Amino acid sequence: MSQYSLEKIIICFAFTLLLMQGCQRAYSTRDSPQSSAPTEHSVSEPSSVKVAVNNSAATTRRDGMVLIKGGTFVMGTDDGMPYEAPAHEVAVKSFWIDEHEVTVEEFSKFITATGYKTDAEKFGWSGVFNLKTGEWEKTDGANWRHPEGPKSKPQPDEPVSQVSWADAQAYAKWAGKRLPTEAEWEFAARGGLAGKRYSWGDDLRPNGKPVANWWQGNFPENNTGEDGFIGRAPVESFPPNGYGLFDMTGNVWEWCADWYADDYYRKAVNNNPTGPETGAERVIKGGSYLCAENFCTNYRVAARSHATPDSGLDNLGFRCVRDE
Ligand SMILES: [Ca+2]
Ligand SMILES: [Ca+2]
Repeated sequence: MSQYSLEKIIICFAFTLLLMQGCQRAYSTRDSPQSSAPTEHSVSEPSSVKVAVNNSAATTRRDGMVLIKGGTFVMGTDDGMPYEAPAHEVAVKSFWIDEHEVTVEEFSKFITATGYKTDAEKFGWSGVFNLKTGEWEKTDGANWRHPEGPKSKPQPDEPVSQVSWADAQAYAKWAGKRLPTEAEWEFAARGGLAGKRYSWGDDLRPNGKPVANWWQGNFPENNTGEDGFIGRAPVESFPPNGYGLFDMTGNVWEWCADWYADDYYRKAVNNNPTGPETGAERVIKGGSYLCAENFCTNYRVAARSHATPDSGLDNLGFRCVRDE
């Protein structure tokens, strides 16, 4: 094993531990009757924060992208994890964003046109969540063509996964686009709603039904598949948010351009924030099909997590944006 590979193993499993620790904190506090952890239907933004959401939902579409008109919104929450606070007002410029996560079919066109080799293909392995054991596993031969290992094959209309941050950047550059900033991503995900817990409102199951691909049942031992999907779902399987964007909640996590820092929101960068200048990990947003009510609830719109840039996982993908 080369030193490079060994470093990747250490880095990837460090990420996994961090991600699971983040989930475990939420799980532990939720388990306690004295918990002050957030509960469903209990979220409200502080009244002292002036909300000036652009409610003129974007209707301009072109080439699979939606124009999000610039505006001001309240980013983060005071009722979630400490690193999601404080809720703070942020302004973003207008931008175009992909209607859905980049699919396997779209990514394959990039590979065919460029001959690009992804990080997971170079390493020869990637991270796969074993639904039977409930654990992350280093899996030889796992990559975007075979997200769960050599015998697996994704559908063309599924979101591409097992792509590193560099892979996502390379695709975006080829497509004449870029990765969204964390602020752009959250502004778009909120879909014109102010201070809501999810991209559609405050009820996890509006009208009693899941409206996104997340994990129903007790994680990790039981996935009931109530939403119709145990793993990744074809993009656009669920209704879009108020801006016409699909799967901003769940399905696969999505890479953002920003470096990650726990305390970044406390620095109160309010005008088109682009994240810390340096860091070790990049922001990921939106949660995935592995996010469960009893564990991490990272399908909340203010939720944020992070991964080392070379991470490849079978629940991590991306979408792109473009300047207006
Ligand atoms: Ca599901
Ligand atoms: Ca997503």
